[in-house]
Amino acid sequence: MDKVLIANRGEIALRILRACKELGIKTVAVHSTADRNLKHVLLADESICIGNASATESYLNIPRIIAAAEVTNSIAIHPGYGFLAENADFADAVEKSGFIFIGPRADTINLMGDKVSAINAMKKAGVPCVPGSDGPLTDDADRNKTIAKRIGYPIIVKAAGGGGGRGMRVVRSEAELIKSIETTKAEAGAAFGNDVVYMEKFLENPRHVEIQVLADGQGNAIHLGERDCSMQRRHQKVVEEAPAPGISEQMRSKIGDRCRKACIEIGYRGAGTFEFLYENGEFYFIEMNTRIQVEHPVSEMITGVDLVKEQLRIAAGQPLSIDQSQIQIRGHAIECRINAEDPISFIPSPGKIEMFHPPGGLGVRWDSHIYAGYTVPPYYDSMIGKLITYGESRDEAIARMRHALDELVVDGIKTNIPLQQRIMADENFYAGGTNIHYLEKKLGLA
Ligand code: MV4
Repeated sequence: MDKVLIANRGEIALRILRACKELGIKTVAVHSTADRNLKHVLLADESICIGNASATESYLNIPRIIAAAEVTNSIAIHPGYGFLAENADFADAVEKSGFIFIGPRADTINLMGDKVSAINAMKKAGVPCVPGSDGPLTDDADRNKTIAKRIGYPIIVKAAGGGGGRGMRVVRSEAELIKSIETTKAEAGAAFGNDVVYMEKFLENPRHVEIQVLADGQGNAIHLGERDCSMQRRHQKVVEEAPAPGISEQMRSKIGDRCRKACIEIGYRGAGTFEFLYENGEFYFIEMNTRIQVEHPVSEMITGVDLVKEQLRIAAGQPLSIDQSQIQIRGHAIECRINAEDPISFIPSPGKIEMFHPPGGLGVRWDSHIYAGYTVPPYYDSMIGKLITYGESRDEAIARMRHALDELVVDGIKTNIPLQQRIMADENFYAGGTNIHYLEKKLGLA
């Protein structure tokens, strides 16, 4: 695989470029008119402008990206995360045009994109799921009431085409049930072009714990332990860590092995993440992500595995270079997402970075494309970097994060660095194991 086209921007495009360079793979950067000065565009072997600033005209423009692969004689396309990463039509178009899609097969993306089929496949493969309707709801009101009664209130109605927090509604009593199903169905039809909805037991105070996997599509799969992503606001993760506080080695290997076996059963290929809600010592599968994720570095730090290099090797048809016995979880890693936004109002703050000092030292990793003089455009996600610290213990990782946040200087725009400093000073975060509602409650009381 001698040339890879990077169909993304920002820090993940740079992350992919670095992995390619290490493997001796040539790189093609595709970028919008707003992104001519992105760091990875300047470092890539070749670069092509594929369209206007608006993502629909550039990073979501399938024909333009395929055309760029054609004119550069690229072999494979890495989609990164966001944009087209979980678009089955894109994966299909890439492969039908004779290129390698660095990710799972299009039918796997479709399977996981429909949350009802994803849950069914995982349940069949022995992955524990939330008690639920085990399939789509019909318009039979009596049947729906019976299902909800069996599950027990509160329940949650979710759209099969949703995910990531879109298209769901909590129902606390039978009186609201039928109306809530109708409303969720109507909203889902309008938002996703798919009005299929299903029901689950609503878990009141879970943590979000996810398992990282790698599979080669040739019968081999491994898990790389879990990440805790509970520190979030409005479904946007703010801090992630690995391992998850309070998860024993026995629990990790039990749930990890279920995920590993599920990958083999469905013929999974590439990097993937099993998302679970974790409550009262139990894991409940909710969704699978078929891409590399923003928070992948914390898993890399505690396992020593370069996940993006593994993605590239798998896409090149090589079997996994490691087996489960070679995976050892060592130490602790924390990631703070750094966003160009007001730390209080969360309003995006694009603009020119006038001064920049990255942090450093042992156990400090800074994954970012920014530099002094770079202008953060207003058109895309506000994340401008990820600060990752590693320590032999969680305490050491937190201590390093506190100092690294103090060292990090990004002037000219507003950033959420002050928010991250507050979280790193929070006694409940320090204790570990806060749930998905913790940050919003803390900010509400602020
Ligand atoms: C849930 C839930 C409670 N019970 N499902 C939100 C995002 C989507 N991936 C699934 N989500 C949830 N599903 C049941 N049965 C609570 C959430 C949820 C949540 C999950 C993970 C991270 C943050 C969250 C914030 C609010 C709600």
